[in-house]
Formats: sequence, structure tokens, C-alpha cells
Amino acid sequence: MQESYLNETYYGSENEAFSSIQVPPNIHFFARLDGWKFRKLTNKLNAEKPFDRRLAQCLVKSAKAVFRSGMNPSLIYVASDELNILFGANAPFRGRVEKINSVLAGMVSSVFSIAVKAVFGKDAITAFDSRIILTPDEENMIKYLNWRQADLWRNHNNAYAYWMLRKKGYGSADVAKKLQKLKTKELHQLLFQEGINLAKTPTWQRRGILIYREPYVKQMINQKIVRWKLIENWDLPLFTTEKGKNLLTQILQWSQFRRKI
Ligand SMILES: Nc1nc2c(ncn2[C@@H]2O[C@H](COP(=O)(O)OP(=O)(O)OP(=O)(O)O)[C@@H](O)[C@H]2O)c(=O)[nH]1
Ligand SMILES: [Mg+2]
Repeated sequence: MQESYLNETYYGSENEAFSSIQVPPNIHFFARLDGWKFRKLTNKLNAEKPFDRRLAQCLVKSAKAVFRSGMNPSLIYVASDELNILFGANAPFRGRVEKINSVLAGMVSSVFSIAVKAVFGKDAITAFDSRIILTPDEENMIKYLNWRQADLWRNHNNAYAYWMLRKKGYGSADVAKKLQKLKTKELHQLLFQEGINLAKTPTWQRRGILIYREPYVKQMINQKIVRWKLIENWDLPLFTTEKGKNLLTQILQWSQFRRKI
């Protein structure tokens, strides 16, 4: 009786077909979370175009929640509606991909929705997708960040051009066609004529925002101890420059050091 009851109600975990997919041990990787249908969401929120600092603040809040969750990322790079979360050799959840993606997407979506309600005063059910990108060594981690920053810069330029033309009365299909034909230099010139210098927009819009832990020394009665503070850097250099590379290398060293102590 007992056995047939079990048989009828058992649907084996062997059918959880993807649960064994894991990040290889001791490999650094990014989880990239991207806001789902954010164009529609930003319209609903009546967010400033092309960029709204309040929206970026909600993303930064979500990134900080990941840091405080105990998952211990090395850094998080926020660009447009993306969170790029770097993990070191100690992957959370033993590197189980389904678990990492689903927990991160769930956490970021819920913190972001609550932040949006507080900042914009509107209910919004938001969602993020999440994927894993392997970056086995420091060179690849920096290469990956260079790529996301370059992508942000392209989207930034297009967004400024798009909304400038829309404000002038062009329809969205016409604008898309017009932008497709323009070379980068022509796009810069077009905006410059309208009083928009793409090199002078707020730095965070062009280069993104980085969240990481920085050490500081605290003097106690008989000893000095190292403490860590969570930094949000809205004034980033280009990652391809010496200054940018040095900043990233420093953050990676700090996170390695933190893991050891
Ligand atoms: N107005 C406004 N829109 C923003 C801002 N940040 C991001 N967005 C919007 O978010 C979009 C992000 O690009 P995508 O991720 O390609 O577009 P999406 O609508 O989220 O589409 P999926 O990710 O495929 O679901 C941009 O195209 C903008 O429309 C902002 O600060 N202000
Ligand atoms: Mg998106």
C-alpha cells in the first residue's frame, strides 16, 4: 500500500533535466542580468529620456542587495538596464547555473520593483533575465567589461539621437531608418548641431556605474583592523585606458584579498 502510494506520487528528480549544469570549479564568471521590456517599463514610469538617474539608482540599490545577500561578488557593473555580476573562484550554490540565475534574477527583480515604487510612486512588476559568461582569467574579465562599456557607449549615442529626433516630430520608424544610415561621426555632428555634445553628458550615462568593496583601516584601542565599505562609483574612467585598467586590477586584488581573510 505504502509502496504503490509512493510510486503514484513520485516523479523523479532525474527529470530535472538541467539541474546538474554547473560552472566549472575555480572559474571566474559573470552573471549578466538584463531588465525585461524596459523600454515599455520606462514609458510607464514616465522616466526621463534618454536617461533617468532615478532608474540607475534603483539598479544600484539592487546591486547592493546582491552584495549584502552573502553571495560575495567581486564587483557589479551597472550599464543601461544591465547588472554584470562578477564571481570569483568560490561560486555560490556550488556553481549550479539554474540556482544562480534564478536566485539572482528573483532578488534583483524584487529589490528593483520595491525601489521603483519608492522612487517613482508607481507599482511595477519587473523582471530580469540572467545568463552566465565564463571569464577564466583576469584578461578575459577586463575584456568582458570593455565590451559591455563599449556597448553602453553605442547605446548612449543612439538613445540621445533617437530622442532628439523624436522631439523634433519624427516617427519612431523614420528615426530608426535615419539612424541606421548614419555613420558614428555623422551622428556626433548631428547632435552637436542641436547643442548636445556626446562627450560631455554625465559620466555614468557614458561609462556606467561600478559597485565594489574597498578596504579601509580602522584604529581600535590596541590595534588596527581592516574594514570594508561598499562603494558606488558613478565617475568611471574608460576601462581601456591605463586608469581604467588600474582601477579594475585594484578591485580584483581587493576581492581576492577579502576572500583569503
Ligand atoms: N527613458 C529611459 N529609458 C531607459 C533608461 N535606461 C534604460 N532605458 C530603456 O531600456 C532599454 C534597454 O534596452 P534593451 O534591454 O535592449 O530593451 P528592453 O526593452 O529591455 O528589451 P529586452 O531586454 O529584450 O526585454 C533602452 O532601450 C531604453 O528604452 C533610462 O534611464 N531612461
Ligand atoms: Mg532589457
